[in-house]
Amino acid sequence: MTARRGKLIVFEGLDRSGKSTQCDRLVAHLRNRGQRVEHLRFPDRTTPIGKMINSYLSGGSQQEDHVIHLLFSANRWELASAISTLINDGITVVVDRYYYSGCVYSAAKGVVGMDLEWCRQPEVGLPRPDVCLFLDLSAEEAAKRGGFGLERYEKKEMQDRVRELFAELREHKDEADDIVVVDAGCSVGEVEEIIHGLVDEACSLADRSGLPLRSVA
Ligand code: DGP
Ligand code: NA
Ligand code: NA
Repeated sequence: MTARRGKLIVFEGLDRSGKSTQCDRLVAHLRNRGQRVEHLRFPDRTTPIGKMINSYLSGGSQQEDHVIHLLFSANRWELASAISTLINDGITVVVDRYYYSGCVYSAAKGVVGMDLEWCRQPEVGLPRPDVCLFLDLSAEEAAKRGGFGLERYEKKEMQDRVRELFAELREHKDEADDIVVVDAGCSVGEVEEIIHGLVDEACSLADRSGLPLRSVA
């Protein structure tokens, strides 16, 4: 019997939806069970491209909308082969944000010609998640959690539009099977329990199917 591959598990949601907390908790939970797990987040602000993104988000620099879109995508491509290698070596990769954010945050700006389909194209070919856990919270609820931060996209109108576009993306033929909506309005512990169940289900499905890691189509 060949060793099981690792799984690619992604968290998505609005700013302040609790992604980072739930990511940390899932990683700890899986490690406690003896699994080998790598924890990543996008944007990865540590690479040269990531530093440009960080400067843009914090208002330190401007970028043309197509340019910043492609930089966010390039920041994922920088790690694409490393992610595949980890997974093929049996290591599960848990990611805080991925190409779904890439599609919706850029499309939310309403720039002519930059619709979801256009924004999705540079992401085609990236490692495809076994499951994407979408932490769902209204922009009002998110704002109540201590208010949005000061970064470029953390404004109510932008977040409302992002939420609508996430809903649209969930209907997309290639994402519909991968995205699971989790009500992020419950307590941290309740959300965590729901996530454990969903992750177990997605992982055993992947194991039973025996399919290798797929690519975003
Ligand atoms: P975070 O570090 O998770 O708070 O994300 C930083 C911000 O960048 C957040 O408002 C979401 C946004 N974002 C994340 N990925 C992308 C992307 O690929 N494209 C665009 N335009 N925005 C993104
Ligand atoms: Na943020
Ligand atoms: Na976060």
